[in-house]
Amino acid sequence: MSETKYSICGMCAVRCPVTVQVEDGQPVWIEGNANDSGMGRSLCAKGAAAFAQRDDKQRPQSPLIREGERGEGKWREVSWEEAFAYITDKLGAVINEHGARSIMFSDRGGPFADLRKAFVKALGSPNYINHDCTCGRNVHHASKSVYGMGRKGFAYDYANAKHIVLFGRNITEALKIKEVKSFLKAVKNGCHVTYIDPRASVTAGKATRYWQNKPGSDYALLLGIAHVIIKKRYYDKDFVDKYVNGLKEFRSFIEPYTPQWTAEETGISAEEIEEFCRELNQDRPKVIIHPGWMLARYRDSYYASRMIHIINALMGSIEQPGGLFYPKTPKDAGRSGLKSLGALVPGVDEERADGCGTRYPQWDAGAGMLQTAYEALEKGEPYPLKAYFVHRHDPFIALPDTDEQMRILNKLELIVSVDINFSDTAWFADVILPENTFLERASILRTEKGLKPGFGRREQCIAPLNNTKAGWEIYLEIARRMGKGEYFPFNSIEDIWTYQLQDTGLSVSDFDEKGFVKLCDEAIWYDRDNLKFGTDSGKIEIINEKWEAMGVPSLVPYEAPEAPPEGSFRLLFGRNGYQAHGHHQNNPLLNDLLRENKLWINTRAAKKLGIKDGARVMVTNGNEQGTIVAKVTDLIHPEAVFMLHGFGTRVPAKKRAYKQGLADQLFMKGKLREWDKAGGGLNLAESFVTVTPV
Ligand SMILES: Nc1nc2c(c(=O)[nH]1)N[C@H]1C(S)=C(S)[C@@H](COP(=O)(O)OP(=O)(O)OC[C@H]3O[C@@H](n4cnc5c(=O)[nH]c(N)nc54)[C@H](O)[C@@H]3O)O[C@H]1N2
Ligand SMILES: Nc1nc2c(c(=O)[nH]1)N[C@H]1C(S)=C(S)[C@@H](COP(=O)(O)OP(=O)(O)OC[C@H]3O[C@@H](n4cnc5c(=O)[nH]c(N)nc54)[C@H](O)[C@@H]3O)O[C@H]1N2
Ligand code: SF4
Ligand SMILES: [Mo]
Repeated sequence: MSETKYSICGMCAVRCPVTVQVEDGQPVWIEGNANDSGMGRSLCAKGAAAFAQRDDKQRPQSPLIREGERGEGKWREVSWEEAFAYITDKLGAVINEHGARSIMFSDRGGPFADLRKAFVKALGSPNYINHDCTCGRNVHHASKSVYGMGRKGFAYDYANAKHIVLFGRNITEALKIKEVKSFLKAVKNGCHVTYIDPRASVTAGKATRYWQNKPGSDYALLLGIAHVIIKKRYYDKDFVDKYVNGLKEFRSFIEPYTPQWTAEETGISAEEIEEFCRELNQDRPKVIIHPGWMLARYRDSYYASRMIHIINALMGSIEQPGGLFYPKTPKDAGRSGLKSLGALVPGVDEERADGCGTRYPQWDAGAGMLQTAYEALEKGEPYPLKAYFVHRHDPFIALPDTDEQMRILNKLELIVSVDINFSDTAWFADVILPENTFLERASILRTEKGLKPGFGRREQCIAPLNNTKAGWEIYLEIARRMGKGEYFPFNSIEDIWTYQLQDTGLSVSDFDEKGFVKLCDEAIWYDRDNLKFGTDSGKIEIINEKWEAMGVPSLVPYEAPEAPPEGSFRLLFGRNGYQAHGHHQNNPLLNDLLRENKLWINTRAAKKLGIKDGARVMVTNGNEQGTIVAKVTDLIHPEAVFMLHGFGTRVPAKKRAYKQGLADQLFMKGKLREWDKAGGGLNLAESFVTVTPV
């Protein structure tokens, strides 16, 4: 029997809509869900490796309980019954002694997180945390302080843009399929693309202008750009008069940052900066300056990102075709949203251990901050943390300095990892609960915001191959056993879907035709004459008094990045199209495409050190050392070296990937305790290494 199933790809956090062809219970084909015109039938290499992931025998195939020391890799396969009993016994004891607030939960987050948040709330803990301290926190908080809306409060209409400006946003390799297709449409239509990165990624190859700036100098470049735009009146006066406050202070603040000054700081000539600003002036308002992701790993990234948000406002490109737009919600289409799974659960009236909203008043409590939760765990303040659930998250790879993390996590009485792989963190856990691969499970419904908002459904395509379970089954069962079943009156995923849909006027079968439901036919744009922003004033705030009152100045002078110590290089890192962080290095197909990472090093720097292209070199930071193959190239700035993230796993059970290449996070010594003071993102790109021939 042949069937077409609609799923949502789970091979990376982008979660594209996909179609899966199943014959006699076996998956035979996967492609983009062509019902979604932005997606078409496209799929990336990782998505195409989904079947290989399911078939991989080097994954945990049933629940495991640790036998030896933490991290030793001695496991006992157990039944789900035994695993659940083990976890609930320990949780019960921890709650008795320290209260439910001593439980923490870290999660990748994303559109299916509602159930997991409800689970943590039902247990009675405030400590739900997502991955964002190492991803977009600085950008998020910058956006909140300018617009009063988070980083996901904007989307980008690339296809219709006249100028796309990307500060290290490597859109073609660190990819989202719909976004990259929209970007390539713009490129085909002759859109200007300015790409700024100390390393020329594939995206640089698509650009009309590439600037190899000095690493960590983006804020200087942005100040210089703002200076020219203001001086030459290259901004949208009507938009600014109507919506932006603080322009007067801004004008005097940017006075010293002339193009000549900027050229000295960044390595980009004054003439080029001026030419670029002239071009922006012609192209506005169809201009998109991406507020950055990976530029957000420096100690001043909050301010760099803030400056991008301000320049976007100066361009008048907000809620503008070819510019930035608000992703519309069901409410914008005059409809109700999905009912939250936490709606039945009473609120938790406890301070968060990570201090978000209290010790760190400006940080969002919703997403939390893992590094300050570690701080709380280590000190036992404001209260002890004793049990830790890690769901679809691998902090040993995602956060710096794995050894330091191990030392801190060893204070816990229980660590449970819910993963589909032996992640580096799972290997250190007490219990591993293997989740079904996405093909083998259904998930709760998700909201799909956009110009045409709607809802999407991941249905189960095939039966699980191993003794694994879907996330919703795992958390419902633990909640039930902890006496919290009343909050989750569901026996099947259909029960959950029906509950979620109760206010929407839709039924579960409405998803059968396409895998998703749109709530309107035409794109929704707000009236540009009546925009209202989320700040207290309802305006775009160059000067945000609320943030200033929390100790975060709105505008700070530029401080140059630390120069690499003599003989050292700044360590940069990033992604490529075949991998998602550290989770597919052991996938049989993807491992075949790319087994190990290389160290990009500038040609002149390499020559000075006697390093030849393709030779092995030793990388060192303090007591951390390892060898890697050198890629000698002009495509990287002489002050920096670069490696792809996610390689060099320490887990021997992943036989294909074990110790292949180097793990960038191991070289970020001390960075678990260093973050952008305003935005909270960890300073991952502020590490230095030496490189020597071997
Ligand atoms: N040094 C350094 N650190 C970084 C980065 C970097 O480039 N360099 N990047 C940063 C960024 S931007 C981010 S977003 C974070 C990402 O860090 P993480 O959020 O930890 O990364 P992911 O790879 O998304 O997911 C982690 C885990 O999810 C598991 N997983 C995959 N599919 C499933 C599934 O279907 N179910 C379950 N239960 N688990 C699954 C994987 O096996 C993996 O162990 O890392 C950050 N940290
Ligand atoms: N294939 C694939 N796609 C992904 C992911 C994945 O793991 N795999 N992860 C997703 C996630 S979680 C995220 S956060 C995004 C990340 O999306 P991006 O941030 O676009 O991705 P990266 O590859 O991390 O890009 C980092 C780039 O920043 C550059 N850079 C370093 N220092 C500086 C600097 O000082 N200034 C400037 N301008 N650039 C600098 C690096 O050289 C690198 O090329 O990608 C998403 N998409
Ligand atoms: S970008 Fe690729 S791996 Fe990520 S969800 Fe889409 S198809 Fe899957
Ligand atoms: Mo990320």
